[in-house]
Amino acid sequence: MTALTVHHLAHSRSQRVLWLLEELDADYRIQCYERDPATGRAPAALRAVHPLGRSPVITDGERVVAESGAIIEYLLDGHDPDHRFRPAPGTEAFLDYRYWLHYAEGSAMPPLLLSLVFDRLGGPAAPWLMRPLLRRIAAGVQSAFVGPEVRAHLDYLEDVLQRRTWFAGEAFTAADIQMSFPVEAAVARGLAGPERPRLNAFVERIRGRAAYQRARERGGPYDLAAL
Ligand SMILES: N[C@@H](CCC(=O)N[C@@H](CS)C(=O)NCC(=O)O)C(=O)O
Repeated sequence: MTALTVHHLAHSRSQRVLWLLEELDADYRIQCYERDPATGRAPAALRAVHPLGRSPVITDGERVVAESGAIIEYLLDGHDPDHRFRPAPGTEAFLDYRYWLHYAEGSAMPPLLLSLVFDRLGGPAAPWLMRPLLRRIAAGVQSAFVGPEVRAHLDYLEDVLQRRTWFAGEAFTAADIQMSFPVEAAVARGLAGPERPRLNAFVERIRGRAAYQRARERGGPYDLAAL
């Protein structure tokens, strides 16, 4: 019987954990959680697993591991002795791998999340009288700050992928799995169109991997445009 459980929220970052587990050919089970249809938030049940109630979170017996990057490292520690998905420490590729593992959540996601929040400001959740004002404020913040930030990151990523096949070099690593979420989210939300062919080609490449496809089948709905 497998002890490893992925607490998987629909349409979320935890899809990456399923994908890595499929790449590793590891044994695991999935506990699924649905988002609140009105707010998009995770259900309270996830807070019983970890106080922040976010996904991904995994349980391995009594142990609880949260935060995508930490989960990826934990799984590689236990399942990747031959460095198939994490370059050996001390190599240049390892430095790149570690950079992108942190960059995805530390630098790429904050502006993408802000863009989502300001896109929604003044939407149906707001009192209708306030909507025009809120929309004006949101448009101002988007054009003065969030939009340029998002574009700077996407330009940077496009440039990096012009010079290498995968984020840590010519070999696919778990850093590509970690980077898949910001890149797929940007493409799905129309922020990275045909003017960014390398980002779109990256998405095509990852979707061609058998393990990615198995993870999608097991994980269920994954529509990042709706978020
Ligand atoms: N930096 C964290 C972010 C976790 C996170 O915010 N996950 C989202 C799903 S993509 C979530 O659980 N959202 C539900 C909510 O905010 O209620 C990680 O990478 O694990």
